Amino acid sequence: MNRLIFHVDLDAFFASVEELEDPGLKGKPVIVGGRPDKRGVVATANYAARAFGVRSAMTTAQALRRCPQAILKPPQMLLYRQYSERVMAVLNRVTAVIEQVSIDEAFLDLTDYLPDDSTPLELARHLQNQIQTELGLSVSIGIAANKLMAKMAGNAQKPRGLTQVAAGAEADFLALLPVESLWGVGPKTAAQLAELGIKQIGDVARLPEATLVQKFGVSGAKLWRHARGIDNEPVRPSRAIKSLSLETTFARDTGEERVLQEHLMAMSRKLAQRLHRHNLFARTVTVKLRYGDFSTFTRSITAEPATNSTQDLYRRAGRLLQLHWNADRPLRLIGLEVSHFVEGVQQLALFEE
Ligand code: TTP
Ligand code: MG
Repeated sequence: MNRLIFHVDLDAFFASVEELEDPGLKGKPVIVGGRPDKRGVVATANYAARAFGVRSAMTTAQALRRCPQAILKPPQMLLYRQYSERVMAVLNRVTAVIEQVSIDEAFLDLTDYLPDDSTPLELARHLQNQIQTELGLSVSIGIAANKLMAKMAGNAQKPRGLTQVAAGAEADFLALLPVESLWGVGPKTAAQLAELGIKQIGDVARLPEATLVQKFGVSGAKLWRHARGIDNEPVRPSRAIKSLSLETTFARDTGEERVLQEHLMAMSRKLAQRLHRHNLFARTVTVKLRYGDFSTFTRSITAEPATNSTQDLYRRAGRLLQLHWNADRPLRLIGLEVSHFVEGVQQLALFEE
């Protein structure tokens, strides 16, 4: 089964935060970096300053020669970390499987996490809009079936990019790009490839694997796979998964127990699937009930043994609904959460389902 991976990267991150903190900067070129008289370098620049050729890692002195009217801001790492955490919290609403790879960049695994009524592109746009409206920050998102291609897709269009590479279209997507744009190819490798007359990623893909292994050793084999868009690296969650949850808001408040039980069943099935994928077993099942007047209640059962079976989750959830729902009052939302995980108790799974 194809995986669904997003690569999320904030646009001109440090500079965007500076613009948020001081709205007077909007529309003006902004450089975040060290002082020119202290041999400082550019951490980043907003897109207005980039139009003048300002780039990360050049000296601030050179950057100011290219763009003398730019406003220079000293980096405020603590502040950027706070914003970064808020962004990660928004991402955490759509999947628990988040690998943060830098202060402004993360891979998300959405396999088993795509809502039924949404395409990958719609979900990415939704995330992009949420981060924009809630935090005022703009992001670019790459969508693909592996991390390499999600990253390459994300790089293809910035700022505010949304780029999807369909499964099977990886090699075509890469073929005409310069080799140095391939993830993991530095200037040294690019120069060595140039000696072989190789400029585009497609040229690398056409070489025999043995040629690359001969020249670059183990990393040659990886280069060969990457040039074809092949990458099986899993998204490794940066933080342990503590809970998994789903909720449904009804189009119209619902007081029919059959309908509510059906929703609990469907959510149990999906959460069981996610537990299986992450090799987790849950001890606690929590049902969330929200009435028409927005009053909200959560009720839990913690029981041994920990489980990852649809039937077990549903039995516990269904019982919670029967015990705690005031059947005279229709619900506007029902939710289900599993938590208190134990990992990989495989022998239990033999008796399930
Ligand atoms: P990037 O994501 O590489 O750059 P960016 O977010 O500023 O711009 P964009 O993604 O739109 O191209 O890096 C994230 C932050 O990391 C960046 O805002 C500042 C910091 N950084 C440095 O301090 N030094 C560097 O050389 C680079 C590349 C980034
Ligand atoms: Mg960025």
